[in-house]
Amino acid sequence: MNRKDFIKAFIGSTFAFKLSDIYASKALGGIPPVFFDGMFTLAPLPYANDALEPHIDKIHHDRHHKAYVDNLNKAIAGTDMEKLSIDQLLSNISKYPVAVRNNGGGHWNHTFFWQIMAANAGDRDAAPMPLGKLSDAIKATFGGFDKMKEEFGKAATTRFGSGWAWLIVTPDKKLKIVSTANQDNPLMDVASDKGTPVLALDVWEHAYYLKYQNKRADYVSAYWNVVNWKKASENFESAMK
Ligand code: MN3
Repeated sequence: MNRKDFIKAFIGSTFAFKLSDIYASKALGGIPPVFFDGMFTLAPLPYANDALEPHIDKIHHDRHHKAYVDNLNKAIAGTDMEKLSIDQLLSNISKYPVAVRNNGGGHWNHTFFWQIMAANAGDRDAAPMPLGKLSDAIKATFGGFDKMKEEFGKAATTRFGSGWAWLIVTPDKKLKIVSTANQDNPLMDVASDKGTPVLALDVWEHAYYLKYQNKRADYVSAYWNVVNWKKASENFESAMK
């Protein structure tokens, strides 16, 4: 088995990554969007596969996210894009084919999404409420935690069709709630609202249809049960540096 076949044999396995070869994204705080010798791989969830049930469906990672990784690899195969990190691809996404925009965005967005949730907000590595400086900034910007949730919920429920809702830190270091279409995100050069993500919610129908059918608002409410505010607070502090 040569090196390329060896790598190919890894692609498609949920546990297919080697720590030494992971490209750790700065925007993800060192969490892997997983870069493996020119090809991206799907990292395992940071908790049990069904840990977010009943709020978030367990097949979302294993099927949907995996498809973005596989299709991203197909789109970059044999091109100079194989040499680039996911952050490099996204920040210049207007130069690359639409398949890279859709699947590269899908890969980054889902990797980020898994990291800012936790099965139990009481876990050692989680928190049920925004902490420290993020908590202060939410109060100063939105008038309180509940007001922020309300505004975020509005962005999530009114995004027409498929997309994402985001809490971001803008380039001038302000908190802002925005939404993007399809698999776009605020790191892309094409984004109308650019910034560093603190929190994200997938509002594609595939994210909620099995559990909530067409009731997107119920899914958005359930999301607050699994947000890991410790991670979100860390994202905020690192974006403010
Ligand atoms: Mn999704």
